[in-house]
Amino acid sequence: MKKLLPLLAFATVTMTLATGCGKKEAPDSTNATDAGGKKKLTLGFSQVGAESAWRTANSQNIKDEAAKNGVNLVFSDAQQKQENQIKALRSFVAQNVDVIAFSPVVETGWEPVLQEIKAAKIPVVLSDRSVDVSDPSLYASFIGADFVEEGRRAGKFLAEKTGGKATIVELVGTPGAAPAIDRAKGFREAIASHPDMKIVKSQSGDFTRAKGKEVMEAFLRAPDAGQITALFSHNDDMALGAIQAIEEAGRQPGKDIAIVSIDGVKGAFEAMKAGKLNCTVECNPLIGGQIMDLAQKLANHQEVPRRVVSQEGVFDQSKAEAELPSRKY
Ligand code: GYE
Repeated sequence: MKKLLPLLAFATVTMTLATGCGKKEAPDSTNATDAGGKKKLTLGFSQVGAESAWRTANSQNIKDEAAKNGVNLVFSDAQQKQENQIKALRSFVAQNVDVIAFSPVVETGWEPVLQEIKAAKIPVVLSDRSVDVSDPSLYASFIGADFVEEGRRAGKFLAEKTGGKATIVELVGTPGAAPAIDRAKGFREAIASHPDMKIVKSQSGDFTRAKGKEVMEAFLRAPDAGQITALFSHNDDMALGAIQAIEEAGRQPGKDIAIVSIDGVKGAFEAMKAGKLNCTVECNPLIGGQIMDLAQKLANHQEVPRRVVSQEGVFDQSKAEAELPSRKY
């Protein structure tokens, strides 16, 4: 049962030093102090948005952990738009925050703004999603899940569940986002050795419940929709939307169409308990405490691990009911 607990382990690849040495030329606009008059650490956090239950839990946890650790948090929601995130990051530089953390909506296009942050000598922590940059010195640490492995786990489950024979539709996350790219890759790897498992349709539902429903409705309207026997959804929210669409089309989710998704949010456990979802691969959003720890160390010019991988489990219907009461998100 130990694996049911979302354990977080430090998988240290390389140790790196904060890029923050000698910063503080600009006047400080972040003067929050604690009860003892000591200057608090200011962390600028740029969040992706509020697209899913996973994200809501992640944002809440970051806010709670900042408060608990006496960190002055400047939190900004980008509403799933990269341009909003870039603006937020620039404003953190202008405010001369001590550390910047962000969860990049997509993987590419960050080099210029990360160069500006580096020039301002502010250390950067990547939260949950990574970036694709050629210069490794543009960030100090990346904390988050192994999305390729999550995709593999989903594929492996579906292969077992269907006996290696399935006509699969795929609900993809936000185009260009690390979890969308990597989960698709891992899933394909896992089903590659099963010639009778075929992905026949693949489309983005942007990680939201509403879009997941809409895209699944379109899949089910196609003339060959009767052949669909399985759904792989890149997150639970899209799967929950798809479940509604499947029911409205007069088919039974979890029975006529086997469904596997990723995240492990409460709604997914409820759907598994009701027999409508077959499996969720866990992705842990509760990384706020570790982000605060990394930020404190970077602000103190201490070494931090370059990569921190969250450890996660896989839950099918047989485990759903027992696990549900202890789900934190
Ligand atoms: O799976 C999804 C969210 O980046 C891991 O983003 C995160 C993903 C998560 O919208 O629900």
